[in-house]
Amino acid sequence: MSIMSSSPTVRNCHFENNAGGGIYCGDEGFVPLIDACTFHGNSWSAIDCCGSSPIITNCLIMDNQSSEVGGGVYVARADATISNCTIVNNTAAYGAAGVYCIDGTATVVNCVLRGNLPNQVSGGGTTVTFCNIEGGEPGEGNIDEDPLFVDPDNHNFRISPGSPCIDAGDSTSVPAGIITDLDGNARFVDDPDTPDTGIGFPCVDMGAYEFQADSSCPEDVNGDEIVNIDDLFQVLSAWGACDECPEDINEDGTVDIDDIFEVLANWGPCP
Ligand SMILES: [Ca+2]
Ligand SMILES: [Ca+2]
Ligand SMILES: [Ca+2]
Ligand SMILES: [Ca+2]
Repeated sequence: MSIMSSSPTVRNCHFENNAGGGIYCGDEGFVPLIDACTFHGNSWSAIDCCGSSPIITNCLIMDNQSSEVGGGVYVARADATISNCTIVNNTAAYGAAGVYCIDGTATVVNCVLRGNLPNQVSGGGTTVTFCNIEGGEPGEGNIDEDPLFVDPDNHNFRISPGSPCIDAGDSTSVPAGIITDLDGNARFVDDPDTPDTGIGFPCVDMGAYEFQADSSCPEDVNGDEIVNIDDLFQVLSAWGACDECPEDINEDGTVDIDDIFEVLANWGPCP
């Protein structure tokens, strides 16, 4: 797809195995919105921004390859915003396999960048914040931890319970008007079991997929869909003050007798 002298919205599209790249954005002064798209197995670059300055959000960019630089996103003479994208396993012969930037700016925020070879990002003008980036990167909110993808071998890059990406993004950096993720689920979701390490409330997650906390049965502390003696013991073992721990069922900051009563009052299989 080639976007010239225009600012369209490209949403819910899938770009796969294109020899000349997925999307080319040309001409200065335009701001295309690329939202909730997947890019898989394209060569050249998944998204090539040459001049125009797209907002790329909620995209899964995986297994693309470049014979030069920027297998995932290539930015030249442009100011690209890349938010809440999962950019994984891209390759580039000369580096910057995830995001490459020259003579412009690439603002990378709330993204997961991992497994890109030989490296994740490079180029002047690239700023990375609130990202889970392999090898680490200077910048506020960045982490380098296993994101606990659900099943990466089968291209399932959703995140599992306990993922460090949960509630670790910057909610104020989500582009205006974006309220859903790549799956079409709500983007602004708090997981009560995860302390908020990002900015804002509810705190967005890193990556293209927002973890959808199951709040229908909070008394099931260990998540096995039944409220029983195991949950009771787990509450007892976490007795005392806590910050957003699952055992604090009534979310008052303390694990105490009130939480025990919550467990007892909801004994049995979850609804
Ligand atoms: Ca969240
Ligand atoms: Ca939380
Ligand atoms: Ca249970
Ligand atoms: Ca409590």
